[in-house]
Amino acid sequence: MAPTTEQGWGSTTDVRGVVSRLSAARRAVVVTHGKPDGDAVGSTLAVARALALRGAWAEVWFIGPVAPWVGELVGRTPAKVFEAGRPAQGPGSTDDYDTLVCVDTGTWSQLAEFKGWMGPIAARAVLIDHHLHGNPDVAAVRLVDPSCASCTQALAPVVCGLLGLPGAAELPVEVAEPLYLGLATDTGWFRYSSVTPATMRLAGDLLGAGVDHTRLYRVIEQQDQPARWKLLGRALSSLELHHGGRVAVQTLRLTDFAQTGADRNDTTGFADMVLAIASVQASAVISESDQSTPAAPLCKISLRTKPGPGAIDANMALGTLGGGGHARAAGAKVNATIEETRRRLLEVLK
Ligand SMILES: [Mn+2]
Repeated sequence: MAPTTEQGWGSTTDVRGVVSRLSAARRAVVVTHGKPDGDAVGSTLAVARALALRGAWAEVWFIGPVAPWVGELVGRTPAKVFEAGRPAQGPGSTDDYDTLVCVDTGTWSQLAEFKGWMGPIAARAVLIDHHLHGNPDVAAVRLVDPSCASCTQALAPVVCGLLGLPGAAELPVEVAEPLYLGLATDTGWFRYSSVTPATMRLAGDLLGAGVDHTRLYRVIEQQDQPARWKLLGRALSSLELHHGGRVAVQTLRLTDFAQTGADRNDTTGFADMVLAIASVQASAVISESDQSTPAAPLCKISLRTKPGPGAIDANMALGTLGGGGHARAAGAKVNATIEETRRRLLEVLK
């Protein structure tokens, strides 16, 4: 079930209002959600670099862990990474900084490490986001546009305004590149239903500004280690189709991880790939957890489902097994062997 919209979430101002507020910044800290994705990294970098081009000092603050590609994209932009799960110290007094910008989230649960210092200064914080839900007490000045496929799409007119440029095609490439990064990654490289004519026009403008999109694709998407593909081989060898081909199940045992040298994160995307089979409506990967023992077996289920008529709600299905997530992607942990976990999963997907 989707969370209910918090009372008061949404924009409190427009692009012009945000531009005028950020034009006054001399020293800014730019934050985003923990474990930042391409849009979070792109959004923070675009704001920080636009402010720096105006002569302000701007630093990006991430809550880790950060993906291996982040360093290459951050380059020389001042950035800090804070440990997840541990309250972080704020940027100090208002002499040290005068502006806080929060991008690509307005949800406290995604900003927990920063809440201690962000909460008290929310009245002068500026937020730019594209999510349908959020906590209005994160920032008093908000520009929220859920029609945007990425936060960077919502930010594009803001950075153009800050730099006094008529359109995104005129942006300096160091600002255009992170905007494109967010747009491309949040749309699955322009495949998702969130893509609109405006998304593609902006992408075209950013390419016109000089973005090297093949470099971005290589840096973000072509960084796997061979172990991941050896693990994928094991997963695909285990593939079974059930319920008349509607449900696909792959299974991975502790020995598969040990023998290929792969780790838990290497299974990302395995369930998605199998949705390519025409008959498959739901695709699951069941893996023995590294905490699994013969006495106390523990398995993790990752489930992905196709949209459209007759779509299976992954969140509802795994909710029955004590897990949850979203309609198209959910997870669960089950205290059982692989065989028993598969039996229970197939039961709920009948
Ligand atoms: Mn986003």
